[in-house]
Amino acid sequence: MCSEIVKSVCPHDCPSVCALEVQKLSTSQIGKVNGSRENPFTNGLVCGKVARYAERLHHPDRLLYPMKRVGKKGEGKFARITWDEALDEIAERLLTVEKALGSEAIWPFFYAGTMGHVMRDGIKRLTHEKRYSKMQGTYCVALSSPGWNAGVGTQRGPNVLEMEKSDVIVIWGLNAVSSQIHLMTHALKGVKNGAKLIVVDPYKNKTAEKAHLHLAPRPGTDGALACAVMHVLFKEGFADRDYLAEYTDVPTEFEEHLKSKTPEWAEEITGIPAHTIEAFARLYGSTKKSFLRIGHGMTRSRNGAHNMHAVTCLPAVTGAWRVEGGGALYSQGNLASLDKTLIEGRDVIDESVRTLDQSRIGEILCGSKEALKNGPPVKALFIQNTNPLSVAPDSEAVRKGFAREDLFTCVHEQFMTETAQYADIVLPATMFLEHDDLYTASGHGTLQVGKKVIETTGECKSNHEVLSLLAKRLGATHEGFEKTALELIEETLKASGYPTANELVNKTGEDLYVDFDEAHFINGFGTADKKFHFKPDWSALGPNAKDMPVFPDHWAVIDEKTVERPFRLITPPSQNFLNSSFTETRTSRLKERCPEVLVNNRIMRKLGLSDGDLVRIGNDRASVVLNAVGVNGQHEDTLVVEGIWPSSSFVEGRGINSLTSSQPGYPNNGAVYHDTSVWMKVDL
Ligand SMILES: Nc1nc2c(c(=O)[nH]1)N[C@H]1C(S)=C(S)[C@@H](COP(=O)(O)OP(=O)(O)OC[C@H]3O[C@@H](n4cnc5c(=O)[nH]c(N)nc54)[C@H](O)[C@@H]3O)O[C@H]1N2
Ligand SMILES: Nc1nc2c(c(=O)[nH]1)N[C@H]1C(S)=C(S)[C@@H](COP(=O)(O)OP(=O)(O)OC[C@H]3O[C@@H](n4cnc5c(=O)[nH]c(N)nc54)[C@H](O)[C@@H]3O)O[C@H]1N2
Ligand SMILES: [Mo]
Repeated sequence: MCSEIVKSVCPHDCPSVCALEVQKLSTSQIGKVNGSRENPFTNGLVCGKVARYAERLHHPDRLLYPMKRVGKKGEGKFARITWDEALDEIAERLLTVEKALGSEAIWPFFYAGTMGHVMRDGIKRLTHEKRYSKMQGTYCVALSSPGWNAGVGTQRGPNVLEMEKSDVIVIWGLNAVSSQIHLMTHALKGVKNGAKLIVVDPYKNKTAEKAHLHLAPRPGTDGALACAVMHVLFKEGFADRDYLAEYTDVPTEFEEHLKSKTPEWAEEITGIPAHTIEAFARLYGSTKKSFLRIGHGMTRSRNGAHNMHAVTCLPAVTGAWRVEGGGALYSQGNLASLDKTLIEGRDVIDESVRTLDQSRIGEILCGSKEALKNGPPVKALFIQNTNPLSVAPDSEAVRKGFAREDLFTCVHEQFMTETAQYADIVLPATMFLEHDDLYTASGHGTLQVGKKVIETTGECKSNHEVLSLLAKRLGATHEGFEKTALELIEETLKASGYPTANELVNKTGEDLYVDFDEAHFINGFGTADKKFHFKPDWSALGPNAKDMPVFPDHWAVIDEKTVERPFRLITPPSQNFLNSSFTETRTSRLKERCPEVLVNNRIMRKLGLSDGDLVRIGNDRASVVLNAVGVNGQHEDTLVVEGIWPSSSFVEGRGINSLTSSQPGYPNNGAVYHDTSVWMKVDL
């Protein structure tokens, strides 16, 4: 048995996109996976889930061959068929739908099971070439990105390695210990050098446990908190007036607007004591070396984009952008500039074809005319890289839609997920070590290539191979379908002016970081007038901006608690799952135990609950039964359920997203996973 160390890249949907070193035990087997030391962000570290990737790659439950449904929809009964039989049947069904109702009745549906550009986005080429319905990806960044762009104008910022030099580090709405361990290690280097760590999060998550100061706002009230902090910054002389005059749009109007946004006003809304808000503002304002890392978590509310913008205003008030170790980061996403014409078929996009909102898949499949944009019903789904039955909001509607007898569903997957169980045809997919791909990251600025390391397991095929084989049968002739994945990578790199795939592998990626002045917007921001905008043009950032407040504020459009539903529920990621991935691995499941709702200890006592007692939480959509666990550090009216467990792990078989709403956030849609009012019952 040989044992060599081979370079690769983690494909999972995570800001870290780690440079990896994989122990290759044979042509078909891997051992341990480590983070590479050659990438300074990864710095030799990898999360526990990926360190034990052999458990996922060599899992006995992996899908190994194509299958056809033989039982009822959702029952999970399938029979093995050949690839030719599977592809012929899929093509025939899609062509029949196309002939009867037009190409828009077919909806290719995907997300970021792998973040590789070829395997994730190739499905867009088939969509465009065949003029199938397009998809707006709204699970994840549809709220956070416009929120950030509103003020800053482009997605980049200081390298988080600068945190080593910061005096104050603020992690706002991001559970770094669980969802981005590398960020945490860089933050802790700053702490070791004397920085104060502040965490703003509705519950005492693992990151907040490490903080000098934890502020717990009620979910969806960050706009109020940010305004009150800035009120104090202006009032107590922490505002950098020279910076404001040179770099921002309407500083005087903004200061005037903030006069009524007192800490007492914000206490009422956020539940954070006014004196704590003042303490935070003084700490933040006392130095320009304040590094603010803002996560997606705080934006998964109806007002999430608005709140994100409010938070991004802080460093513009103090002028923290000016110095090393200061400023803010949401994503380095705009550092890479890839020409994706070939991968995505951008040359054949037809603007007249409708785009459907991914997060409204339940409404769409259940026939909502508005969600269908008054077009034909969806009669066929072709799915890669996502598990909507678990991860999309309003999962009871999603389930009802998938159960439709007149809907044809093909799911290309690595495991028999709850979505795959509803498929008519299931196809087995390769994992990242079994194919080639190209990767960029949001958490750092390195462009990477991961090449195939081991032979394909069973009869698995990569997303690109399946798309190419289907394209032939469907009459799609785009040149992208004629090339191998590696050819697509090489040609994309060349068209974008980057080194070749082999060069990228050899040097563990290409560093795309810009210089200090660009990273800190010393030459101006990414907006048209190069200024930071306190007063953004929201209508340029999405179609639903009509009622958005002009300046940062508390925008009361959230699903506020009521007498009937006195709690606010958030559903953030767990450490050992990645969205719904890894719920199939034994170690991750053992570590996460079972679905749990975190409840303030005073409420536990009031209701006579002990840890592990079953409770029912619900609203008008559904109710779920799970174990209650008492905690401190969150408001009495906040409930927290970590992790996207499969529905079958819950006592009554309904998962957490049966409670979340598919109402789109503002101004550009986006799922509102942390914006749900619920009741809780002890008497089941
Ligand atoms: N282990 C693990 N890692 C992951 C993932 C995973 O599932 N598991 N998911 C990956 C994906 S797809 C993504 S997009 C990233 C997401 O990573 P992040 O950017 O970290 O965002 P979330 O993890 O969604 O949310 C993080 C925190 O936001 C908090 N939060 C919720 N509502 C509010 C609010 O109203 N205000 C404030 N201030 N905070 C709030 C939650 O309590 C939680 O602690 O992580 C990636 N990494
Ligand atoms: N309640 C609640 N719901 C959430 C969230 C939350 O915080 N709370 N977070 C949301 C966020 S941020 C996101 S990004 C979404 C993520 O939702 P999804 O994109 O659905 O993420 P995963 O659950 O990881 O599912 C990806 C699926 O892709 C499969 N896969 C991986 N690689 C490949 C491949 O190469 N080919 C094929 N064909 N399949 C592959 C995996 O096996 C897995 O089943 O979930 C969202 N849902
Ligand atoms: Mo995400």
